Amino acid sequence: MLDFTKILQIIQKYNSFLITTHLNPDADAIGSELALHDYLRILGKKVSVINADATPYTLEFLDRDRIIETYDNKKHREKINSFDVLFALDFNQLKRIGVMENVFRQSNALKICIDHHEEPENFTEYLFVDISYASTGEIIFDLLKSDNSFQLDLPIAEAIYAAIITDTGSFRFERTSPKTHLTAAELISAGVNPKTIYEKIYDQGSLNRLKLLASALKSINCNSDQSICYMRITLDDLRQNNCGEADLEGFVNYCLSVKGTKIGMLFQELEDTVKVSLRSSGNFPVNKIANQFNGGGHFNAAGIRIKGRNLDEAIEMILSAAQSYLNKEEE
Ligand SMILES: [Mn+2]
Repeated sequence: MLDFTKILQIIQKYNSFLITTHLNPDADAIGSELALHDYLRILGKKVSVINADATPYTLEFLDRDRIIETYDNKKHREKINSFDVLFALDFNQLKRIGVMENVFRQSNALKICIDHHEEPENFTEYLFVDISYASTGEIIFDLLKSDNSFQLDLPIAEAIYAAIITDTGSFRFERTSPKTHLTAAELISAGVNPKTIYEKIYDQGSLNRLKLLASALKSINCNSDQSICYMRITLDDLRQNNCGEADLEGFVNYCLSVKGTKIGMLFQELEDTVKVSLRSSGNFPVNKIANQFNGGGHFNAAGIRIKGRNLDEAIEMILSAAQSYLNKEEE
């Protein structure tokens, strides 16, 4: 059980706050940041939101007042040292904030991590991590609700609703709970239109993105019993379709739509790295495979970055690790 009173006390005590989140931010990251930002502003605090990566265009609608800044060493290095409190949302290992890692680590400000991922790095004494939550957005919602004077408004409700639908795969992933639905009900009562939010996030994609999905689907391959299903995206695929990394969001889930598939993977070629997204359905912990390769994540969703191997080598390496996990499970 998270001690929300403790976080509220800290918020009350200090004046200036920085909020940040992980690379390649999704709606849980951006929604959680904006909800917390708005709440702190309502309390009259000074707040900045600075991320290492830019907000994906599909999520810009959430940032109505364009308050989210993208980290710039010249502009922000000193500034980050001037905040009283740094909030780390939706990640719990500092390597997840890329270029901001060192300046965040070296800051003397009070650091607070609010997150729902497993195996947190101990970079602060204030680690509010609860893996039973389906999204960080729901933790922020409970935090705000624990302040009796808090009144839910539409921008905050939309930000949290966006966080929830993304991290629950629209209410279908493992950790979707009765409470997730009750929270959603409250957000809808506050004026959120589920159809509008869904369309803004998922149905505003480019034609190029759909063509990229076609390449990914064409590349699908399985192991002999179809328990592992994987797709690949090369740098050429991205270039030819004029797409970026953010356009791949959600692709890997198609692997799990095959009957009998327990693990789905997307292998993405980057300049000098292969990025692997792993998903599982049911009780197979893909974060255990990720940990083996210095990656991380959740039980059913994890990621790995492999340096110094080409796409084929990376595929072979991760496939065989996944296969031996499945074999062990069957014994
Ligand atoms: Mn999340």
